[in-house]
Amino acid sequence: MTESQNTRTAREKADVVVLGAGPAGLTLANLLHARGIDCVVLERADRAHVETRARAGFLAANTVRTLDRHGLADGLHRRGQPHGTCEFRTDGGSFRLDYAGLGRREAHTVYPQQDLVTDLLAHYLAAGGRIRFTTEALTVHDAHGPRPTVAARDTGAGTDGETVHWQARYVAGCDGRHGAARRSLPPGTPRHHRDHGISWLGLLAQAPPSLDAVGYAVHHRGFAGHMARTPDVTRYYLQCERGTDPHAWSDERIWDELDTRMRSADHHPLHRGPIIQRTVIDLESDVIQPLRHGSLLLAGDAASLPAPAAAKGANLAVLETELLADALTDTLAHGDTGALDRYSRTSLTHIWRAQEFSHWMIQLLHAPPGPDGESFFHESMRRSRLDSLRTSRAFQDWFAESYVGI
Ligand code: RFL
Repeated sequence: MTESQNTRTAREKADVVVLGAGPAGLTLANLLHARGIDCVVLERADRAHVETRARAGFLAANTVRTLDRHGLADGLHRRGQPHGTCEFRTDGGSFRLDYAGLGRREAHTVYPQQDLVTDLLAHYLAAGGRIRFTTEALTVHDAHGPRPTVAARDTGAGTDGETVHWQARYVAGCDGRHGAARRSLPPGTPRHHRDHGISWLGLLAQAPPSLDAVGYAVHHRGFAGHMARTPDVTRYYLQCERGTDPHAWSDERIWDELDTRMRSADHHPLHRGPIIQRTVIDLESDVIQPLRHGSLLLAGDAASLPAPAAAKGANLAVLETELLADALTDTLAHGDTGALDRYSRTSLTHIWRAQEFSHWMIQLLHAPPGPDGESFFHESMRRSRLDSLRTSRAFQDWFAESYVGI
């Protein structure tokens, strides 16, 4: 049924309509609601889906401080694990960096994204916040006019696909890279995009971590990564051919390849267990610039997608949404639009810094394959970079600051 054929259309209102209930949307909604700003969250998926979607795990010290400031960090303090070491395994040997003792002396907290989302949601609902699950935003209308609206369709089981037109003063696009906010941008809005030409098999294993560090293996067969998530679940990455079918890899093949690239023979074998999630991730990065289009404001992955090589996406989402909550509060509660006018510029400074470091990490961990002169050149630069990281204290301090910083 088309929108016009549907007789059951309804109108609702909120000062801020937040699209998406990921880390960005839920952080923003919590902050706005706590300050008495009238807001609603529209989320395409159902509650069980958003509370179980496993993605990020490494939260920067600044992210934890931000969540703490707003009383949103109880769960991660109780169950999160401090983490401050990474280990590089290369054909020239292995070395460890205790990054929590370098640079600004900050550590990560490892806390699965689905647990963070569950906590943020519980906090928001307990405070009386409004959210509509199984409600897909279709488009944002009139973002540059006096009456911005969001057309949204209820997709829940047993509903008739009713379209609701939400009238808003501001719309926060926190609905990720394929959401309605990006689709509603004016034609010609610049999306600065880079395809790194590299793919990873992203894996979650029902197995305890195999080392007490983030493991980065640089191997002629390709990159492999190890990241703790919980005492029973570990994330691994394996560089793979673009277009790989993740289900073509048996669990045994995955573990054998991980053991080879992680050079387990020189250390100890990895703790094996069933692979419970496998997806192919094409390493791509993009930035929408500017982040404000009239009353439509982008945050989180909707604003910028950093390739996951440096664990920045969820951290940027929290940082940006605190800035956005402050700016919307100043505007709606005090009539002061200064911070909203600066929101895009301020956030983009952090976004580009994160993009730059993520790009640097990709170049540290991968080199184009092949025997030609260019491959040799890149491979030699990469070795040289790893060598600086192993030997230079100044280089290590810079790495630590960039790795945890946001
Ligand atoms: P999300 O988490 O994608 O949430 C968007 C929400 O919007 C909903 N949605 C819609 N709702 C209504 N209408 C529509 N039309 C909608 N379209 C979509 C979706 O259902 C969803 O609930 O975006 P958000 O909030 O901006 O958060 C971003 C983070 O999820 C992302 O940046 C991180 O997961 C990136 N990332 C990592 N970041 C870190 O800071 N540290 C890490 O350790 C880390 N590890 C990772 C990662 C991303 C990974 N993947 C997905 C490539 C590891 C992996 C494997």
